[in-house]
Amino acid sequence: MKAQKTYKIRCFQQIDSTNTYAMKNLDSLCDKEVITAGIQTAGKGRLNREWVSDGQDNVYLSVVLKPCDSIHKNLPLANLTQYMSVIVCKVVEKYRVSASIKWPNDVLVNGKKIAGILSQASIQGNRLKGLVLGIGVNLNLTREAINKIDQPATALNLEIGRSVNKQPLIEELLDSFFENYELFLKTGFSLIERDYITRSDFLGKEITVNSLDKISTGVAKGFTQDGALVLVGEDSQEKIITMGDVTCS
Ligand code: BT5
Repeated sequence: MKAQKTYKIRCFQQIDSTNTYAMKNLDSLCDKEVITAGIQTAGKGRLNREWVSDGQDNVYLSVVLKPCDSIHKNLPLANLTQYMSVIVCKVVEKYRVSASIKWPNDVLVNGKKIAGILSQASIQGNRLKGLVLGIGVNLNLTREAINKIDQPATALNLEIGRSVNKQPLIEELLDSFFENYELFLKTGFSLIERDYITRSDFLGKEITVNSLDKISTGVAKGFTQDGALVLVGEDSQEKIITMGDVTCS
């Protein structure tokens, strides 16, 4: 007998953005409710960038999380995107491709972006009302659609030479995510540290990190216990970076 799911799914054929919907309706949505869409007309990346959401058979979903009343203090919410990036890698790897992570949470195959994660929080006073974790994975895209993307990108069908069945992949993704979610809330980055590091191809390389108003260059040394990036600059000083976009020099 199949185990009962700990999450429930609300499906839309078309929506502007699953994250926008979840954030707007956060009050009425439950903890562990998932919004999925066949197509997004205004898919969002971080910092108001666009997430190209063409084509029916790709993953566009948002997970609503309300760990607010949890007894655990100091929840590792900022690391949930890193936890999800490891899950996405493992799911994609089942199709015999090797996936890597570009800090903090881009998933790449053959150096090209295949998935992105967007986390948004709603805070009222000092209370966290909820968190929306949005995941986009390119499963079935044409080369034409890929070429519209302004950085090297790919889709699973283009990597394995056949189309990919979306529903079982979504189920696998969500089952894996929720399998260790509670444990992750207790342990944080240490739970995924090894899986994360082995997939971080850029470690030991010269990189540039663009974080809002600052650009930092140096060699990527590793991660702190909290999943922040440790960069060693020309002056041999270690710099801890908590947010930004990485490019390899
Ligand atoms: C992300 O932002 O990578 C987060 C993407 C999250 C998308 C999901 S889909 C379901 C949910 N609902 C939403 O509206 N969003 C979430 P960021 O790191 O800022 O990367 C955005 C950049 O990735 C863009 O500026 C492009 O360069 C590139 N990009 C856009 N669409 C892409 C795609 N389909 N595949 C690969 N790269 C893409």
